[in-house]
Amino acid sequence: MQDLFSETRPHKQQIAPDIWLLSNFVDTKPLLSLVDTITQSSPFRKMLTPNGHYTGVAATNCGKFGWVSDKTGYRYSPIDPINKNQWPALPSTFEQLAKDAAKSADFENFCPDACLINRYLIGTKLGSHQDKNEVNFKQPIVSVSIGLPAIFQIFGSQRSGKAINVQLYDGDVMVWGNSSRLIYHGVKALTENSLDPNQKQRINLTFRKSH
Ligand SMILES: O=C(O)CCC(=O)C(=O)O
Repeated sequence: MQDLFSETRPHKQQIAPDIWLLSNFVDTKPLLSLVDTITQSSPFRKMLTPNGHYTGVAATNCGKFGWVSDKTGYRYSPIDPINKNQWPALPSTFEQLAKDAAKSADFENFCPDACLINRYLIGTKLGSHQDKNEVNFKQPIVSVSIGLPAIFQIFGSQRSGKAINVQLYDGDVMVWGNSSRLIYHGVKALTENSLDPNQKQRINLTFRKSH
């Protein structure tokens, strides 16, 4: 559920060079049921990071490659390290959504081979980072918000400092690439929505071309 104010937002908004917000771009109900199916074979998990801590965000993947982390580092793998199988296939609905969103933000011919699925519970945040485990940076990143609202932070070329804060609601899609492909970005700690206290999580789908 969005608040009334969010209904007045423009459908397409340029946040910074090569960074676009597509508001209320997609009905998320069908996406959630696809996420449920995916997590039956590749469940959400917190991943060990090279510094010995676990990620705060729980994640899984679908598509040809999945983003993984362990004590040796971050990388893309065709295999889910939990069940040793290939990741679930990228649903055609996901692929079409990612392509449509990229095109709406003027990035033609996006062909994602990886979809990272993040789950944030209340209090979970994602620290500032760059997406740089992909082989080339020519293709954009498409990031879909489902569930509770969140504040997406864009730091630009520095890891920290003054951020552009973008409020994201259910059904919003962020797209960035080209000159902004390697921006530092993060997500502030998720808070409860007083208008909809039954909602307890936010899911994010991040589509990338990893290889
Ligand atoms: O949850 C989000 O909106 C962003 C996720 C993200 O930045 C990432 O997975 O690299």
